[in-house]
Amino acid sequence: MQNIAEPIVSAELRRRFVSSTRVFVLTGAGVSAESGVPTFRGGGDSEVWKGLPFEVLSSTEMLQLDLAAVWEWFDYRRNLLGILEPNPAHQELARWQHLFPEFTLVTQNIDGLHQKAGSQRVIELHGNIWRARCISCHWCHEISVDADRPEACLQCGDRLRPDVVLFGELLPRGGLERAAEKAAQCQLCFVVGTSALVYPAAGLPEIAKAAGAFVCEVNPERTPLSALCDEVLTGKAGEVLPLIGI
Ligand code: BJW
Repeated sequence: MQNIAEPIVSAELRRRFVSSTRVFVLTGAGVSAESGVPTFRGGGDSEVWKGLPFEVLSSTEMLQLDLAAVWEWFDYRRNLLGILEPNPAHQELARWQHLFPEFTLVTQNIDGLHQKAGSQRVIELHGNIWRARCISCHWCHEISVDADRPEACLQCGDRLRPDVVLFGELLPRGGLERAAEKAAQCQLCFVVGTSALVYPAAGLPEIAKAAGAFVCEVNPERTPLSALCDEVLTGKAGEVLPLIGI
């Protein structure tokens, strides 16, 4: 087992944490790792999704070739997620929304755990696994933990697909634009638990940095964004985030 010493939060970060009024946070799969949600690419001794090739299953090509296989993949994951709970990282970020006049939480995660921890107005860049969307009329249907998902669209009868963003698809209208605007305006930006490999999400901290924000990464591993960060806190989100806040 890897033994990571507790990171030291700099006086500069503490000063900025108490004085900033506009704070922006981008999260990825690593923020849910301590809840037991597998990550996509590993790191920080997290589990990964069953060794399945997610680039293939979560792709537009697979959606056209074999919608049933795509549903099988998402049904399997929903079954696992249904029993999982938010961890101290989700809880700490839910607390932070009350500390700043402007707080923006943007997630790449589709698991809904930020909302389950109490975070409001979360910008979900890659959709939500608890929704199905009609392939024709785009009508959305909530999928409940304890009921079967609908087989067909209740509006027009056509096929449903998971309401998530697959590789090669555009992100939901408005969300990315709002996130980019908030990134450009923030004074303090946190990048938590993401490998920062997938765009356009990984570009948001770059926007914040270019606009003059102090950028802090929280991750057990280094990422392509580490070099541009003003502070890198090496460790697990659930252990590190509670050390930062007042
Ligand atoms: C911990 C931890 C602990 C572990 N605490 N941390 C520019 C350049 C090159 C390519 C592109 C580009 N712009 C767009 C593209 C194409 C593509 C892309 O980015 N490809 C790259 C892989 C190269 N992007 C897209 O296709 C996007 N669409 C788009 O841009 O449309 C326009 C367009 C299309 C085509 C060409 C050009 C433009 C859509 C992206 C959709 C991503 N979808 C997925 C699947 C969602 C559905 C599903 O769940 O199956 O979203 S992919 C997958 O990766 C998922 C995640 O949200 C996303 C990011 O992963 P994340 O969150 O970073 O997780 P991991 O596993 O990678 O990392 C975990 C991290 O946690 C690690 O760092 C660990 O160390 C850390 N960790 N324990 C804190 N306890």
